[in-house]
Amino acid sequence: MKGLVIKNTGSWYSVKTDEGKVIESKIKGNFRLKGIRSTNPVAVGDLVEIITNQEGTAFITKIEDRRNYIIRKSQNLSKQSHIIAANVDQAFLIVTVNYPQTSTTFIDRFLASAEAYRVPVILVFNKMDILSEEEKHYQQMMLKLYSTIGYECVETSAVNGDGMDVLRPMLKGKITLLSGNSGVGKSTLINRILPEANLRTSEISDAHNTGMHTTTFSEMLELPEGGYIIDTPGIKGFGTFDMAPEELTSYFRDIFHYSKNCKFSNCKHTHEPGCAVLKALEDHYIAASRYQSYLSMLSDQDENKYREAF
Ligand SMILES: Nc1nc2c(ncn2[C@@H]2O[C@H](COP(=O)(O)OP(=O)(O)O)[C@@H](O)[C@H]2O)c(=O)[nH]1
Ligand SMILES: [Mg+2]
Ligand SMILES: [Zn+2]
Repeated sequence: MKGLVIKNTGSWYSVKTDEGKVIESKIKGNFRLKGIRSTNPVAVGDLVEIITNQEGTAFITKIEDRRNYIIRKSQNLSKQSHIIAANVDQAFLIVTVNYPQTSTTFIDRFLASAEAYRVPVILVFNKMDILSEEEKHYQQMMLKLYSTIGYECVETSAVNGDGMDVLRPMLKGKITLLSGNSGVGKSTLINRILPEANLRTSEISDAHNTGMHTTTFSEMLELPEGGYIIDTPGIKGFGTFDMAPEELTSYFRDIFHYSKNCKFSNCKHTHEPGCAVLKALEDHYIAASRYQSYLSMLSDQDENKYREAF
């Protein structure tokens, strides 16, 4: 039988079969991910094959290849990773221009990592209800910037419900990762989308936020109309990825666009003669904030620090 892993508590996995039944399952055998030492070989979002036994539980015997996955590196010395979720269809990056302010570097890093895994990101500008005139103006500039680059942007208020009519239909039938800095309103948004999930959400978030718990618990929240939401506090992006500078360029859509006209094909866009990116930056076709984010990721690579960050 085939199914979708929707919950993971320790060594037990809840698998929702194609017929819609949820069967508690354990892993049979040894699954290893290439290049990653993971504390959990199977994650929510995994498509698996199971064989049921007489007790009404099942063994997971096979994992289908993942389209993508999100990983969290362990803080301790074991260097083990924890796969938080697999096969994400899209991500909602919840941002706030204030209370707290989400930095453009944070946004751009997340977007670049999602590009690497071809995960569409929708930028959700939350807390529109408490913005001052000046902050509203700033938010408009952000919306202009990111929608011009090609990212869908939605303005919301999780408190009064504004924008939910736009968000809600986007969730249908998809596995959506909800991400964003602490305090931007992820839990509040989830509670608005899924009032039944109320308790659950705060439990999960609290367990993660304390940093005390070993993250052996993850769950996808099922929507009545089909689809799942994954709440993942503290996720900075998709990973892990090692890449060449040319690759990094391709994860910044706006920079990539102009880089095609650079004189040198291996241009890093820092100082090279005939660099079309530097020219576009000077002419304000590329936003300074985007270029700064690019530089910051480029310097991570130089220090080979990038892997650590994810
Ligand atoms: N004014 C306003 N406050 C919000 C909004 N969304 C969340 N909050 C508040 O922001 C705080 C943090 O929200 P929470 O959902 O816990 O953020 P999380 O850390 O991303 O899960 C709480 O006090 C919420 O009530 C919003 O749209 N408008
Ligand atoms: Mg939360
Ligand atoms: Zn260049």
